[in-house]
Amino acid sequence: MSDPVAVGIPCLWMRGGTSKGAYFLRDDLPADPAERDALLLRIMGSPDPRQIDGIGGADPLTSKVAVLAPPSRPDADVDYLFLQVFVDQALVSDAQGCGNILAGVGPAAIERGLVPVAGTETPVRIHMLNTGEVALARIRTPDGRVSYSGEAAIDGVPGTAAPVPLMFQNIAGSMCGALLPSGNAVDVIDGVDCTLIDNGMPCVILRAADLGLTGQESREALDADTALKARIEAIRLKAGPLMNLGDVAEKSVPKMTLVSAPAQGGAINTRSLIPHRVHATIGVFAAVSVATACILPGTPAAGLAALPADGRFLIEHPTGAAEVLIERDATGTVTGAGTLRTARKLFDGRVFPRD
Ligand code: NQM
Repeated sequence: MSDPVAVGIPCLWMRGGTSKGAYFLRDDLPADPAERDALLLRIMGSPDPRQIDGIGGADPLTSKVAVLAPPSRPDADVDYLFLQVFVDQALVSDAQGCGNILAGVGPAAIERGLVPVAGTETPVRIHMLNTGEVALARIRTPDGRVSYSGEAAIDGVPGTAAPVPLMFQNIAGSMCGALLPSGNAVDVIDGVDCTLIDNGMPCVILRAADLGLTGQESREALDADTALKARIEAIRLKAGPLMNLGDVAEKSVPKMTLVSAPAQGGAINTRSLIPHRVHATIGVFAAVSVATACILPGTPAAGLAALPADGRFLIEHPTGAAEVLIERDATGTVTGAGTLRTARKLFDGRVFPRD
């Protein structure tokens, strides 16, 4: 590789759903993961709470990376590795996927010539390397190229854009080996009822009321409550080994999701910690995992949820709601999930890391 400080590295900067990140081709980055991660920290400007000397946005939701490569399995069109670049710690983690950054992968793969345009709409099968599953995205490609303009709106993003429907199958136990890795629908940790669940994202789901909250608190108010966050982190550290995730002190999973009764006509209301900052909305796979918990009898989520008749769950969050589609077979077992996101190409160029 030539010196990236001198010549830069090809980089697409994109919004995917309610996140923003840098999309790279694998072959433009060092092959050695340790070298790659050290370079990504410099590119993003971490560790620094302001990420002032890099392109990261000083928020976990805007300090994300997608690495794209030709597919390594025959039923996929592109390989996608998600990397969370921590803002104020020198950490890069592949220990989770990201369904929001996933929304930009189809467009980015077409932009970079990894996937050819297949008509006015191009299906892109995305091999999510973090979890090993394949997602299907449908990308609008009129006139032989990606169209980002359209009529789809998602809460947490102003305006409208082209819809990016995403469908998933077999995501139960994506990182924990089982939907309910502890074998229980409810575990009591530090005296609090918790559902330890993984339907695409390891999550700990607990009642906001059990922590003395209404569940309607703002992101800022929760983020400022250091005693509350310490109590939640203590539960998270105990949940990690129970979820087959080992010591999670330096991992971005499990996510901690506080649930309360819906207040806007949705299925349930959430405040999600990812895991140390409160999400402005909720992650895609976290929303799928919460929706799944809503249909598990006896869980904190089920006790609060208003279940939809048609499988379309509106998961309320601090800035609106995210819609999740849950498909079940005749026995009630969850067989598939989906969601609608949008994405936008913001910048295409070369990024120059600091020394
Ligand atoms: O749950 C943030 C996000 C995410 C992850 C996070 C995500 C998901 O909203 O699939 O999308 O949970 O750290 O971008």
